[in-house]
Amino acid sequence: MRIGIVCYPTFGGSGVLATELGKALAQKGHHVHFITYQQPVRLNGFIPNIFYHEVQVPTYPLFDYPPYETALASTMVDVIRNNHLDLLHVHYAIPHASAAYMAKKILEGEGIRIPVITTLHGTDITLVGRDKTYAPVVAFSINQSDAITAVSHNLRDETFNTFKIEKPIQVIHNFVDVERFHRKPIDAFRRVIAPNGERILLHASNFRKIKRVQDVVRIFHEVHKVLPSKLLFVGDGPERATAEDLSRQLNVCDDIRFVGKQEQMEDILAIADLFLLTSEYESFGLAALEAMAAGVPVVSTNAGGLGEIMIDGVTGFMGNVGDVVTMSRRSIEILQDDTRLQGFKDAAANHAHQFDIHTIIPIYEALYNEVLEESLAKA
Ligand code: GMT
Repeated sequence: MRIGIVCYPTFGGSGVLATELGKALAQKGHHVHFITYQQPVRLNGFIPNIFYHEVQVPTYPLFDYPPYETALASTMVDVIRNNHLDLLHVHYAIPHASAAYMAKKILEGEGIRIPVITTLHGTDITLVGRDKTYAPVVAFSINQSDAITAVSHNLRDETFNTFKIEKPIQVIHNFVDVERFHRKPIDAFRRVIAPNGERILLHASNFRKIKRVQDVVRIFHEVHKVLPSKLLFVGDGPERATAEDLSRQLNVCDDIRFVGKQEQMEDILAIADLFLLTSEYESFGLAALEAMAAGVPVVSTNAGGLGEIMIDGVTGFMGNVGDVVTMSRRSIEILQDDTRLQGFKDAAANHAHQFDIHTIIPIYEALYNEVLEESLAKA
C-alpha cells in the first residue's frame, strides 16, 4: 500500500506515534510518504520504503501569517498525484484534517480518489480544537474524514461531547516497541547522574501548562526529604523556567538536572526508577507507556486516558490532579524498598506488552484495507 502520513515533526506524542507507525508500516513492505514541515525527530537514518516530503512555506511581505495550511494542502496534492498514494493518514486534526479535505477535493476534480483517515491525539480536541477560533473547521473536517480514530476511549468520548460527530470513532490505543525499550542501563551514565546510588526520578514532556511540571518538583521535594534521590527533566517548553525557579526556592536544584530535548529516550529510561506525569489532562500519555515498556513504574494523575494504560497499585499509582501529597506518598512507597521497586518495575514492563507495536499495527492495517475497499466500492 502507498500511504501518506501527515504529522507534527516535533517531540510531541502525536508526531512520535505517527513516525513510529510509518516506520513500522515501511518495515512491513508498505511505501510510506511523510509530509511535514521538518524531518520528524524520530525519522533518523535511511529507511527503505520511507519517503520524506518537506512542506515549503514561502514568505511574502504581505503575509503576517504565512498560509501554512494552503502550502500543506498543495504539497499533499503534489505528493498524492505524483506518487499514486492509496490513502492519507493525518495525525492531529489541526490543521491536518482540513488541509486533507482541501487536497481530497482538488484531486476529486482530476478523477483521483484519496481516502483520508484522521487520528485525534488529544489537545486537537480537548484544548485547542474546542476553542471557538478553530472549532467549526475542526468539526467539519473531522466529519469529512473517511475514518476517524482516537488514541483512547476517553478521547473518543471527549470528542463526541465536544463536537457533533456524525461518524463512528474507532479507538486504537497508542503503541510502543517493547523490544526497543527493553534496554540494559548504561552503568557509566547512571553513575554520572546518581554517583552514590541515589534513586532516579524522571519527567519528560513539552513543559506546557497542562503538564503541571511544578507538581513534579514538589513531589521530588517530598521524596528527596526521605530518600537520597535525583530528578531528571527531559524536554523543554514554556514552563521550564517556572520549574527551575521552584527547584531553587525549595532548595533541591542541586539534585535536579534539566537535560533538554533528547532523542535517545530508551537510554535515559533505562537508568530511571520512577516516571512522574502530573498532567491536568492526557488523552493517553505515550511518555508513560514508553516508561513502562522500559520497566519504569509511573506515578501519575488519573486524568483523561491515563487510567486506560495504568493499573493503579500495580504498574505505579495514580492520584487526583494537583494532589501532590498522595503522589509523593505513593512515590516513596514504590522507591523505599528494593524488592518492592523491582516488583513495580516488572509489573510495568509486563503490562506494556498489551500495547506492543506488533499488536497495534495490524489494527491500523485492517482499517486501511477497510477504508480502501469502501472507497473503491464508491468509485
Ligand atoms: O502532550 C502533548 O501536549 C503533546 C500531544 C501531541 O499531540 O503531540 O500529545 C497528545 O498526543 C499523545 C499521542 O497520542 C498522547 O499520548 C498525549 O496524551 C496527548 N496529550 C494530551 O492529551 C495533553
